[in-house]
Amino acid sequence: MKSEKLKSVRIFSGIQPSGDIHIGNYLGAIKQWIALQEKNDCVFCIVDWHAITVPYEPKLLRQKIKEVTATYLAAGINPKKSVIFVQSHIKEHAELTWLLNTITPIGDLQRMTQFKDKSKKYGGNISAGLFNYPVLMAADILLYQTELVPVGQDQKQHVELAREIARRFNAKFGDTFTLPQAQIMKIGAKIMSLAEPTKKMSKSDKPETRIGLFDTAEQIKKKIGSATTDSGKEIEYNPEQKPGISNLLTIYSLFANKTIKDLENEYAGKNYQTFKQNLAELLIEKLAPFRTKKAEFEENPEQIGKVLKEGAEKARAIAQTTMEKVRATMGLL
Ligand code: AQP
Repeated sequence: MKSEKLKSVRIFSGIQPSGDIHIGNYLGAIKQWIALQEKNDCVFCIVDWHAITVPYEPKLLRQKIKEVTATYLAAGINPKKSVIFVQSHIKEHAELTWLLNTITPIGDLQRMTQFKDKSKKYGGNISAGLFNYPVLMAADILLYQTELVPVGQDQKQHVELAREIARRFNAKFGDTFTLPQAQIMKIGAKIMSLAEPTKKMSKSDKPETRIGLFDTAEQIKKKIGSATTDSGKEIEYNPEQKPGISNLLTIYSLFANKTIKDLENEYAGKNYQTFKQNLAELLIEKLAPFRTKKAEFEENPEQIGKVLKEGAEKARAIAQTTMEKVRATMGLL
């Protein structure tokens, strides 16, 4: 029997308040956070400065920040166990970003897949902020002396760059930052779009391409019913040839806590329609508690304000300690 207590490590992760949180964000990131907060020193951020690197609606941003906070709480992030705060409340994120910019080669930023994808998506409207996004993300992570960053597959490259920036900084100025590492789920790290299963599910894509964590039963039935499936009728996992049904099998497996193999056996000889109906029922059942809890938090906005204020105080204390070290080592007065 294993009885040794695992060492507690510093964990940092965040989500942009750029749209409605979907099951991809949940399965790739939030679900890991809930498990990790039991034994570790967790810091979870609402990364609002990241969300303004692409065109956005200022009137909606505040609302979205509160919604993401309510989502964290409704999903099970416990403010007694984890620090929850808004990025822009801690000005040290901006200060460290500037300093890290001075040691980050432009070529490294030009290679970032997300920058290339988003540049294409937003056409002529590319800001220096979008280009520098990975440096801000490195500052977010390094400010808290983070060891592990639980994220989805799409953020792996950014975490690797943060590690490289930390390594370069330490080599140039002396040992200052912990070297962070991405923690990525073996299954569920890249949930795909329901409409185009070769693309990842995304907050900023059309609503029918994703299942929101707070979607109603009607919305779930409609979206799963019209999710793209593949030619043939076998319910089998084959992401290359059958990306649509493979994505639905992944989602089913993670919410039902069954292996994909078990599901393939269970649905052998059954059709897509039955599978989709059962998946929709499963999602309706599993997501219902999130909806109820989120409504409770939204009825109590003072609680959200209190969580964010207390979270900011705890985050600031860690960030200030790191910045004192950084300023001294870089030779600033
Ligand atoms: N499809 C996905 N499958 C698994 N994990 C995912 N994540 C995002 N999409 C998937 C993970 O969720 C966390 C928060 O993401 P983010 O807010 O930093 O933004 P993102 O990665 O750019 O995700 P979106 O939903 O596609 O947002 P928009 O449309 O605003 O760009 C991260 O850990 C991410 O890996």
